[in-house]
Amino acid sequence: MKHAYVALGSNLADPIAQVRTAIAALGTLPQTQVIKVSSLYRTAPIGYKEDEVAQVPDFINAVAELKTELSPVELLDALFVIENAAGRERPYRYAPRILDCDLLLYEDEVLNTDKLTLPHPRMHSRGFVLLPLFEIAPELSIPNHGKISALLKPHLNAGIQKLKPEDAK
Ligand code: PH2
Ligand code: MG
Ligand code: MG
Repeated sequence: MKHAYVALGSNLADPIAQVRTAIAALGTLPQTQVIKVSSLYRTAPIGYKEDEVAQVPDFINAVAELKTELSPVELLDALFVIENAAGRERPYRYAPRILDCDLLLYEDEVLNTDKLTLPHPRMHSRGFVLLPLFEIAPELSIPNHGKISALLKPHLNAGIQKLKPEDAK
């Protein structure tokens, strides 16, 4: 079995329910087990222009650790199926999304193809990925970027709120 980490995000149509449904869907993938799931986090939108950001709803983000016999591309395709089942549409890059499932890491594979880049090319600079990932894998190193504990530091107190279980229903 191979280890993989998947990031989940939603900022449309009941994001908490979307992320919960996605975690359940990961558990139904063939030859795959969900090992750990982070808390849910409410996160300010990142990567938008200053005049847009006020209109973008906050996200709910989480990270799951999987054990799988699927290859990286098989897993990526399975994540697309889960996104599409949630009703994901892709009108433009970074459009508000019902569900985004990103393959972050697959073992310590480094891959650069048109279809898939591993590690995920922006994960090392995104607090909404690093904080939930650190919660479930504090000892992790990201290939080419080093220890998550060091990468995390600029993102503490940066618009990211860990939800208490009772607020994450
Ligand atoms: N996803 C993006 C762009 N910006 N910001 C937050 N807070 N959370 C996300 O999941 C997110 C984002 C593109 O996938
Ligand atoms: Mg994404
Ligand atoms: Mg994506």
